[in-house]
Amino acid sequence: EGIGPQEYTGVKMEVVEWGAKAKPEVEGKFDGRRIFLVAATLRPETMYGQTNCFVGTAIKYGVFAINDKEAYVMTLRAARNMAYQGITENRGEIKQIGEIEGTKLIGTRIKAPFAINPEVYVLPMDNVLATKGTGVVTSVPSDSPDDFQTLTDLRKKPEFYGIDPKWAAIDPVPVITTPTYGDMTAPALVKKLKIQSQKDTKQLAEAKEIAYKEGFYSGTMIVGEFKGLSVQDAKPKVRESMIAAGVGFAYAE
Ligand code: A2H
Repeated sequence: EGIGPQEYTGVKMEVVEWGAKAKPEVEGKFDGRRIFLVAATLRPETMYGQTNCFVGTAIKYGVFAINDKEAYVMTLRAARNMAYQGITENRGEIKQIGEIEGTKLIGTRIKAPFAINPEVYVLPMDNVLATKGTGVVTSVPSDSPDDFQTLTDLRKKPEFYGIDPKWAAIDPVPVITTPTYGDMTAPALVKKLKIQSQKDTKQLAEAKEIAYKEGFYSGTMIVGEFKGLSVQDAKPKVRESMIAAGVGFAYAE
């Protein structure tokens, strides 16, 4: 992370069906607005490979009205930033219409824009920071070592994590090929660095760094509208395409 602002892409993941724990807290409360979990990503070009979404179990999320038709589920911190950036209808104004704990979002089914698997589930991740992005992470286990290792942990111990195994059933999807690691960069690095669990944060940070550089400088898209292009060229194009489709927006912090 450098000194300048991070240019994120906000990814709008519409709620299709609330999980059993969320239902009683949310149903009928938002004036018929469409509700989206909003993730912040630095790698919009990987969105074809979303297999699930992660929230933090210790994080409290708000539901924020963006306008009369839509509301976003994210941290208050992100809502404030978005209000200042003019992402909400009235610049500078925050309209909170609900609140929900991360644990209660688990098992909610959402749309995954641009993904080969059009609908995915919300799952728990230990290392989601409340102080970064929106507190919602879209999961791309083919290209993010953190996402791959967390998904692996959840599959090993579904009872421990309190999830239904079917929520973690979608396999990683190849999106980008790199000369050194093939079309499953994150799983290859997790293996190479002998990472055992999401608690191996030091090795995961190293894997993340390598995966990011390898993908950005040497990766080629193998799926989607920009198949055949380098990742460097495809990244802004996928972002623009998501914005044009109304499923993404520019967000900086
Ligand atoms: B990235 P940076 Cl495929 N807590 O998106 C923890 N991680 C968070 C987060 C939070 N509150 N908010 C966002 N993130 C993740 C895709 C991806 C990402 C891939 C590969 C690498 C990668 C799919 N997950 O990030 O600290 C999000 O995951 C590695 C750079 O601001 C976001 O982009 O650099 C990235 O971390 C932002 O991390």
